[in-house]
Amino acid sequence: MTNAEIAAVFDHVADLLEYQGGNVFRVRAYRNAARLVKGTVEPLAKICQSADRSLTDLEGIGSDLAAKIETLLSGQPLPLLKQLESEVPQVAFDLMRVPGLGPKKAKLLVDSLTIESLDDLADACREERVRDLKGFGAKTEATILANLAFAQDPEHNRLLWNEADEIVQELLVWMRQCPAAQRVEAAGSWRRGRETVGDIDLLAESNEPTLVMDRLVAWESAGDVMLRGETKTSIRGPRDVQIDLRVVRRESFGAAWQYFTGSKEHNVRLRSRARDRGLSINEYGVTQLDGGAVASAGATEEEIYAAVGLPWIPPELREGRGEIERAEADRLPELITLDDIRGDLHMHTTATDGEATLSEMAAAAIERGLSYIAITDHSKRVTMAHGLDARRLRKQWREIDKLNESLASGGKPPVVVFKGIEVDMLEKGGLDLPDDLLAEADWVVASLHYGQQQSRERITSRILEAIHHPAVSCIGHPTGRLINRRPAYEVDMQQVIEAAAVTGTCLEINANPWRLDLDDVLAAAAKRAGVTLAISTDAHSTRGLDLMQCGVIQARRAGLEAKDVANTRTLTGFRRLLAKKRAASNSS
Ligand code: DGT
Ligand code: CA
Ligand code: CA
Ligand code: ZN
Repeated sequence: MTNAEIAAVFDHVADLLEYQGGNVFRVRAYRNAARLVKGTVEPLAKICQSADRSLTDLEGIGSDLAAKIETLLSGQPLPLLKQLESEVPQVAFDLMRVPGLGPKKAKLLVDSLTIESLDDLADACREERVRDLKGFGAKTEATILANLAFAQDPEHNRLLWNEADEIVQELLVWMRQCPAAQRVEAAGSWRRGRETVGDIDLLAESNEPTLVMDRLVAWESAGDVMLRGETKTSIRGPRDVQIDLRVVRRESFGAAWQYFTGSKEHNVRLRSRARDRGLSINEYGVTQLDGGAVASAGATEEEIYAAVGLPWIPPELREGRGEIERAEADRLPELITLDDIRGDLHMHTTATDGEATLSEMAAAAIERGLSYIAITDHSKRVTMAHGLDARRLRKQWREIDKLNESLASGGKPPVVVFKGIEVDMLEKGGLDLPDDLLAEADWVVASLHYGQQQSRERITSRILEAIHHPAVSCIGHPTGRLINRRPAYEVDMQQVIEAAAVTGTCLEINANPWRLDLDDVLAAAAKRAGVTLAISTDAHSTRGLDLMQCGVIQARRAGLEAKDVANTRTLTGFRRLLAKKRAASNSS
């Protein structure tokens, strides 16, 4: 079982307890457990198996929780979950997966209207029977209907990239131990870093395909074998994902890796370019179209691209969006890497809804080699997270001053902590904290969490107002979409991007795998307009800082280089960027 699966079980237990009107502390304990496990990068299974380590070594995992995790890892169901599942009707599970429907609302719907399926719910919305229930209304009813359509679309049933990545990493370790395989790599949408992954594609180099395919089938997380051929096997893996393995010979490895990495659009363009040059490219290599003489190209990807007069193209760019033309003109970007990242400009602490304290976050940043971070807790409008008012924010800033002093006491500080805030853009317009206070912050992220159902004009004008505010440094998760769960709010991103470029306001690529907001297409548009982006984890725990890689991959798909991203700057460079923005606001 992967960490994400374990977390899903705990979330599920919390939902069911809440559905039954269970004790709030008990519900919260399971929610916290889910969040903790979700945020742990190292597979819990690995820790559990190692002789000299224990789950309870992890921050926040006590003996009770550890025992439950061990039960799940050993393949046993949780007795509590079995009991709850027998008590709660199936339709309740389905309802609770609809965005905006928590356990309480789901229960009210099931109890008050005869709803036995999601289709019944859609009918009830269309017949306007939902709006009259307590706590609902015409607007909620419309939102439920829209979200239902969104969630039922198969396009929205794909794994998140980081969920797929967890499975890929485990598989690679397992498959690479196979003595019959000289090399094993993953391909497909995972390798291109798409935000969601439909199935996992693996490629192995071997002269003994049977042994390699046997190895896959023997994997402890392998489910049903769906297909077995001479060099190809497909199985079901964790979370029901399909895993396709192909085994090829050394001389074809590069050709096959290129082919199965895709995308289809990229491959179609590459093959037509080959035809124009009298060549044919397939998954075995490159051949001459006329004489049939085999050009010796296929062992590496570089050879495939070189055969059609191109440099190697990074997988993240292989989407058929002009990358071949750019490669031809020798204008491929030098893509940003995780090593380029020097700071993280969006994170939370225990002052609001984070799990770690200010000094724990700073220590975690030092551990990860960051030079600077900005602490951006929520502002007071976010009551659920106990958002900060002016008094509490000033108190946090005094703590940050003290922390910086103590970090600098031994000479050059290992990390510099900037005073920030994630300030809400209010429903009625304006920001959630006074201007003079915001002016004192080093870094202000403005985010829109409420009033997401407003019209395109309203939402666009709220965001434009924030962009033009002299104290605002960056717009957080600019479109508000949650992958697979909730579409973006209505907003004119063209205007937002132009305004950000004019004012020198950064736009965020939020690295949370559910958000990845801006996405690749919008981030590329922002770059073209001259906007500086910030790749930020929005960490709510120390482990949350490790999500940076998800944001970097999205940035690579957008073709971003280090210079396009604010938090690749050195500390001095970043300070210069802040001063420049301040000077621009003062003069306007
Ligand atoms: P996914 O699995 O939906 O997230 O997306 P991919 O890109 O991993 O697609 P998948 O698994 O169907 O196929 C892997 C790669 O194999 C794909 O990116 C390109 C190549 N491929 C598959 N089918 C075709 C095809 O009909 N024509 C061409 N040219 N390439 C294909
Ligand atoms: Ca795939
Ligand atoms: Ca596939
Ligand atoms: Zn945040």
